Amino acid sequence: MRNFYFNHDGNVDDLVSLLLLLPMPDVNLLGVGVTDADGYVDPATSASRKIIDVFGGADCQTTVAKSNSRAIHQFPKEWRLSAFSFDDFPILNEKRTINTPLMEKPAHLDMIDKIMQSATKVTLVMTGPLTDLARALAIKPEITANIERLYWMGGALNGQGNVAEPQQDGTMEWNAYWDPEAVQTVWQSDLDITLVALDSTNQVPLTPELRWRWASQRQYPALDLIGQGYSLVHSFEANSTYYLWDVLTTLVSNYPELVESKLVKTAVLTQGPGAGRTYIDNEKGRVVDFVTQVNADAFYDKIDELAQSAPYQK
Ligand code: AGV
Ligand code: CA
Repeated sequence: MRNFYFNHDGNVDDLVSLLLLLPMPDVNLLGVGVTDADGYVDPATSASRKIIDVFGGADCQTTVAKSNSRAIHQFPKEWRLSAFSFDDFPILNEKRTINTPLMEKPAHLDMIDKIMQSATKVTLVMTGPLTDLARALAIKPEITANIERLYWMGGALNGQGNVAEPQQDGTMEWNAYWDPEAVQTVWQSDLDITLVALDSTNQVPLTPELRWRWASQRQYPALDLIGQGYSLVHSFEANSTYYLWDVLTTLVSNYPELVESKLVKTAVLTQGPGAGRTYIDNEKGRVVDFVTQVNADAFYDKIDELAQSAPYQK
């Protein structure tokens, strides 16, 4: 068994990532933290607890902690709203009570507790901003000794970002832009990092074919939920294609054979119109394992396989 901790930020692919972590046979999910970024944190936290209730299996011990971290640059409200709809899906609301515990401590302190208490090194998967980890590192830098590796969805190394906001130059990815300083703090740590940036997630767009593929497997409750979830997002919203950003990151954390990667030296800008830009810096950069190529067919097959195998209890 490998111990995992998952910190996400409540958009559709974050919640689908949680759904797919639960049935991974060799993964023990210690806890989940939810950041108030690409989804309103209250419905995103509630939806996370319900997903664990319904798809976590009978003896799942996972808990959920809500973050109190705040944005430097907040996500557009239009994107953040999908968490309310996800939380209201009937498949997550057949019973009125929620059993998965909500931790009293904020997510960055819960992250410290779960990592320090783990008997084996923890794999950390983050599919939103890095703020909770940066705050955890500031309070307890020794957590890095008990972290196997960080898998992060964030950044872009080719100068093609996905932020279209005033006073920035379009070179940065949103999770990095939300809190550029946090990226720098994490980059200054001695953690091993696998970077799943836009360069690789661009290879897995959400297409009509994928929606059909999931629709044709509605008899599996987890695939029904995945299809419903992605029906909340469309590429004409803010003129921005939806990709399987976070799901790719989550699957890579346990199935590295789905991708090719290489070691590169990278840095981040924290100020000015490029704040949040990640870039290659062969002199002063810090090494990360950067995902370059995705075996897309194997990736889609793995999503199906995991979702088909997910336990389901009303
Ligand atoms: O930049 C990608 C990150 C991922 O963690 N998020 C979405 C994923 O959860 C931000 C984002 C970029 N474009 C978006 C985003 C869009 N069109 N809708 C919602 N979120
Ligand atoms: Ca996300």
